[in-house]
Formats: sequence, structure tokens, C-alpha cells
Amino acid sequence: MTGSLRQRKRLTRTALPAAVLLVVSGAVAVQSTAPAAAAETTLRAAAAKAGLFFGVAASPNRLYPIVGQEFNQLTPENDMKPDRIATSSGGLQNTGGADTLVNHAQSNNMLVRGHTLVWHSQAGALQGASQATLNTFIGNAINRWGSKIAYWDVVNEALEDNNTGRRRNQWPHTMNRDANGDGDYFDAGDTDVIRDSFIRAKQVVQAGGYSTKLCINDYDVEGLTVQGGGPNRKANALYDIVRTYRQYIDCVGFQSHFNDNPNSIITNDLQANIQRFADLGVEVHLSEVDIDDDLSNNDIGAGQAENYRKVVRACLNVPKCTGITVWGISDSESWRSSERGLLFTGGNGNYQKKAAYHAVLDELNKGRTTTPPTTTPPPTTPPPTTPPPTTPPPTTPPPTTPPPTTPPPTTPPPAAGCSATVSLNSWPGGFVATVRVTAGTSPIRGWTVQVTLPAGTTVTGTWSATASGASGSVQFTNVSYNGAVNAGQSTEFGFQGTGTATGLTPVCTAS
Ligand code: 9MR
Repeated sequence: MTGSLRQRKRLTRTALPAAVLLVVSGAVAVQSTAPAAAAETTLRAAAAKAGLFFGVAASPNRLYPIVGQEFNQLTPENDMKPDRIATSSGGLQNTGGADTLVNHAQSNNMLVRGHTLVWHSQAGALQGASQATLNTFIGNAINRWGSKIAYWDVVNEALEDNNTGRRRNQWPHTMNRDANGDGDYFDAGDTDVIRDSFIRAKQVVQAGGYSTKLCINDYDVEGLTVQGGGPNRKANALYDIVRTYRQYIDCVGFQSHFNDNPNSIITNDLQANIQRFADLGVEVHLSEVDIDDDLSNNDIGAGQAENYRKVVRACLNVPKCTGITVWGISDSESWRSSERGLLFTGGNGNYQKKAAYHAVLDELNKGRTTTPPTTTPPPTTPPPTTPPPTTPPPTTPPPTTPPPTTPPPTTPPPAAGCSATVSLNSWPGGFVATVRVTAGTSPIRGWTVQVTLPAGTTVTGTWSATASGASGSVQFTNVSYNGAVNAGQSTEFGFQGTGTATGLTPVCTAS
């Protein structure tokens, strides 16, 4: 751990991109998964070994030793919001609290997530500002801290509540214009505050040569589905935004305030949703985690500690889920203290670990992949099983060329078959399909699953596979990390769509 942090510090000083820092952590993770490795005893150490950060929302008056001991990333809870630091013309003021937090992070080898530049709430003197003024503020704020900020939340909470999938009907989104009336703001003639703010932020980062990555952050976007199994339209809308503006957006924050709101629940498809964003090539962060300890009837777990474990595991299982941040240290000091949603009790620097803390630490210590126990010993020397990579993949998209196949020496090898089964989660007008691909008696290096969709059915999103089209006969081909499947083993991908998908007969072809 110490080695990786020393390395991290050196790299930070030379302002290498955050992605490189994470790869460094990931490389340590590979070594640490050796059986002899001892469990780490702090969240930050365990997370660093697994190749992700574990952070906390912080305020200048609560920079107790625990902040640097347990966490290696810091998000100013309120001190970088426009109502603290922006003037009405987009200048900066009162940056003292933010500076204190950035300095504290630097001296404790913590990454900083800047929070936040464009937001309808806590806008202060910027409330009602034009895009030009927002752009001025974006430039001033990014330039003030440069690469000391690893991630900036450029746009926060742009989407409406109650699962409508629409942009908020509030400033700054009231500046949006849908020129051709096609229902989105993605066209060249449209006005889109999200697009314009990201374009500006990207220009500033590039002009300054900063390593800062630019994120979009929102809540109730965590699951593919919401309570009752219907589609999470807010998540889908965020997905469309990230896909459309991918060239400017580097990272996505799922705030992860899990509570009893029907759209704020923990669903079984959290990991699949993280994965589909990751498949766009962006980093995913669980950026403001707190989990109500009294989820009544909406959660998928028995208790808070188990729910924390599931959430952490969902992130760990997706290599591009590169960080988790809890929204405060202790329950009593949380913005939602009545929900007791954090990892510690106590206050004022004197904190006690909860069961949830121990669950998170334990899960982090397991690392990126948990291999299911093998019941029968392998006969001879089987090819290695193929868990997802433990280091985050490079920022370039996965290669489009299939993995190389080795020509058979003289006689052809046994047929490398595979089979596929589909499980469906349907509702009127839509569905999520999870497809399990299982290798036959020989290992396979790649696979393609063909399905014929009924007329009128359209695929709107795919994760852990690449789709050849959206309707009719569609072929889903493995992505870089899940093509190789050992004999008898399985991997999964999924897609969602509109229409119905009952009675699909998937045909699996292996390579
Ligand atoms: O935790 C923050 C709290 O102290 C503030 O009073 C509140 C004001 O809106 O904002 C809280 O932080 C929010 C974050 O900035 C964005 N996502 C939701 C968080 C909780 O409201």
C-alpha cells in the first residue's frame, strides 16, 4: 500500500493523468491477490489494492485524522459549489474553504473530485446566468486548481425527478432549445447546456494541459430498472447524454443515495448498469454513497451492511468503476442523519466503525473478482479461467478485431461450441434481457449470439457485448474482456429494448 501511495504521490506531482494513477493501483492489485497477501485494515488501502479510490465528502471544519487515514479521495461537500465560490459575472470568491480541502487532500495523497460547476441548486450569484457567464465560471474554477482536481463534476443533477427521463425544467436547462422539435437537444441546431458546458470545460482542460477528467453526476440513475421492474428512464436518459457527448465526458457519477424513494432503491441490475456506461469507455464512480439503514420494502438485501457489500461488489466487478465516495463520515454528521446511512457513528473526530464499515472493508479486500469455489479438481492443466481484468482497461475503446486464433497444427481441434439462454425482465412496452453464454466441452476464445427480434422490437442499449444492429436479426459479439470462456463456464451480457422479447431463441457461435 505504502509503495503504491508513494508512487501515486510522485505521479501526482508530475501531473500524469488520473487513469495512469489507477493503472498503478491496479498493478499493485495483481500482486496483492496472491494467497499470502494480508487483508488491509483501512478502506483506502484495501481500495488501492483493488485499483479504485475510496473517498469521502468533506468540509474544512471536519478534517479530522480519520479523513486521511481511511480515505484516499475527497469531495468538498459544499465548498466548491457556485453559491460558495462564484460571483455573478463568473469570477471566483471565497475560495478559502475549497483551498483548505485541496491542500488537505494533497498532503494526504488523496484525489479530489471538484463538486460542482453547473447545477440548478446552490447556484448562488450564478442563478439565472447565461451560458457565456457559466463558461467564464467554468474556466476560472478549472484553472484555479488545474490538475490538483482529478475529476470535476461539470454538470450535476440535470435530469428531472420521478423517472420521467426528461431534463429539468429549471434554470440552467431552461436555456435549452430543441430546434427541430425531435424531442432531444442533441442536434447541431439545438441549444444544450450540458453539451456547451462540457465543450467549454474540455477546452479549458486541454488548453491548460491538465489531467483533470470531466464528469456528469446524478441520482436515481443507479439501476437499469426501478421499483417494480420498469425501466429506469432517468438512467437511460443519462446514458444517451454520455453516449452522444462521449468526446467531452470522461466519467459518470452515480450518486447512490439509496433510500425508500421508489427510484432510489438498490436493484439487482446495478452492476449491469455500471457496465453499460463502462462499455461507452467512461469511468464510473459511485460518487455520493449513503444507504438508509431502514430500507423498508424496496431493497434487495437484509440489512445495511449487506446492502453496502452488494453495492461495493457491483463496482468492484466492473473494472472501469474506478471509485466509491461516501457522502460523509458519520451518521450524526450526515445531511441525512435520520437515515443513519454511513459507515461510522460518533462525531467531532471521535468515530466508531459500524457493521457496514466492516462489510465494505471485507468486500474491498476481496479485490476485483471473486472466483466461485471449484467443486471438482481440474483433470490435467486446464486453461486459466477468465475473470474480467483486475486493472482498469485503457481509455481507448476495446479493439474491434477479434482475438487471434491459433491455427490447428495438423488435425483440427474439437469443435468449440457454446450455448446461450435468455432471461427476461419485461413490462408493458419494454424489457431487459440477460443472456448467459456457456462454453461447451472446450474453451472458447470469442462468441457471437444471434437473436431474431419480433417486428416492432428495438434494442436501445447493450452491455458487455457489441450489437450488430437494433432490430430484426441482431448479432451480439463479446467485448474484449469476456470473449474467452473456459470449458463449461459462463459469462453474461445484456440488452434492453422497447417492444417485447418473449420467446427468443438465441443461437451461440463460438470462435
Ligand atoms: O451534503 C450537502 C448538504 O450539506 C447541503 O446542505 C445540500 C444542499 O443542497 O447539498 C448536499 O449535497 C448534495 C450534493 O451536493 C449533490 N447531491 C445530493 C447531495 C445531498 O443533497
